[in-house]
Amino acid sequence: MAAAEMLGERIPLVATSLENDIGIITLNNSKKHNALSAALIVDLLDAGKKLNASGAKVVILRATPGVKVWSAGHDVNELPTNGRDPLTYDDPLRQVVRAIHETRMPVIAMIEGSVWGGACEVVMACDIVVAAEGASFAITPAKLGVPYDIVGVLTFMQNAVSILKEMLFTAQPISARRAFEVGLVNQVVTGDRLEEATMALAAQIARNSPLVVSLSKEQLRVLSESTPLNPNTFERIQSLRRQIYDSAHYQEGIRSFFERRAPQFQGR
Ligand code: YXS
Repeated sequence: MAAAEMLGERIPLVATSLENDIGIITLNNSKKHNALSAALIVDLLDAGKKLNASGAKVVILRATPGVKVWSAGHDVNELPTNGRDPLTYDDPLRQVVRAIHETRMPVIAMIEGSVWGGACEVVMACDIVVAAEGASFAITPAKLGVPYDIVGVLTFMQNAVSILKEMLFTAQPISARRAFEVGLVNQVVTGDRLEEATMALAAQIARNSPLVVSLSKEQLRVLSESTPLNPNTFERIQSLRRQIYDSAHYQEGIRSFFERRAPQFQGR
């Protein structure tokens, strides 16, 4: 055991550096795939505060070089299974997304390896994302039976508008490949694979919790239609979420993770 740990001082789960006004925060808990535990988030927020105070002009958020997993998302051990809302204002994930949005410095996410669940939201909350070839992103509530919260869905939505501006402003056609590159089209396949790829995507969705999939669809519809979120809309979404985190789907999602098996979501 390292000396610092023996002395009871916990080794920070992130490394911080500042050079030429550029701050770098490195996620440094790869044995747990940089899962966004409360402890890691405390260290991350602390690093951001220090860089802010030291006058950094821009911050890069990265993982240790060569990781296979940039971050495995919310620490599943810390998701409540006692009927409490798993994602609330004070949740560490909420705190770090707010800090990224509210800090004065631009935050650049530097991505290699795979990014999962709440870590995708952290990356999408950043101002700019630079990803290595072969990096991947997975938004996973439906697999874990987690009713994602309104603020989290809005973080994802706020990332799609730039391409729409380009298309509306230029009125020019864009190819399927370009549409794919800018996130307007999800997949581009060769014509002979079109049916197979479409069916495979449909089958993957069908394997997930229909409760969560329909919640996500409804959240995106309601939130994209409503600019100011009126209290009635807010309460309606919250009641839909409560039904899910009180449901067997949520319990099954968490249990299947720890039992290292595919979830079996029963009922609609
Ligand atoms: O068995 P040990 O103790 O070594 O621990 C294992 C994993 O349990 C642990 N670990 C995690 N612990 C807590 N929370 C996590 N999210 C998490 N992910 C992994 O790390 C140790 C090594 O993991 P292992 O053996 O699975 O590594 P691998 O290389 O075989 O697979 C790497 C992954 C990332 C593909 C695999 O670990 C994985 O699928 N992790 C879960 C990714 C995921 O679904 N994340 C979403 C978390 S929930 C969340 O973010 C939101 C609430 S939501 O779901 O709503 O978006």
